[in-house]
Amino acid sequence: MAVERALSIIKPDAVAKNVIGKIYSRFESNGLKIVASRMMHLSRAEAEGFYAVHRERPFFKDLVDFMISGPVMVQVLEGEGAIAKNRELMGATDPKKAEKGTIRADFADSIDANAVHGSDAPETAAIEVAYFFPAMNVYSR
Ligand code: RTP
Ligand code: MG
Repeated sequence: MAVERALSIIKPDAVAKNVIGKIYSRFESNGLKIVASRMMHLSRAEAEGFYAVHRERPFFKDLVDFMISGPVMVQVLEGEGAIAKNRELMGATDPKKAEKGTIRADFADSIDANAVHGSDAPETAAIEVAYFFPAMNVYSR
């Protein structure tokens, strides 16, 4: 399987719960390397730009409102099959449907406050990584 990069965001609910380290530990213990990271408090324009693919969806405004409600931790995860591996660690979008032991099952409260974002395909991952990190700030190793 190819080495990939995935964009990951620890959302405001999980940052507020003080579980950044616990979530990072899951990435690291499952073979994902953190090769870039930054804490940000997104502006409305930044959040809307990031979620532009969802612009027409009914939940778009709630999603943006939530994503700007507090600081987020943004990181690039690198490893074999990193995109699928991260999605597996995250669990289903709705934490009530997420498998036991996944990040969302353990740390998320609702489909809106669902702890993490993860890229869903190589094409979107490349766009999302570039959205937050210039290539010179990604430390592949
Ligand atoms: P994410 O993009 O955050 O990693 O989550 P995802 O792929 O599992 O879900 P996606 O379909 O991309 O939706 C993005 C985020 O929008 C919120 N959402 N709310 N109320 C709803 O029906 C609904 N559907 C999606 C979730 O917070 C989801 O993470
Ligand atoms: Mg998504």
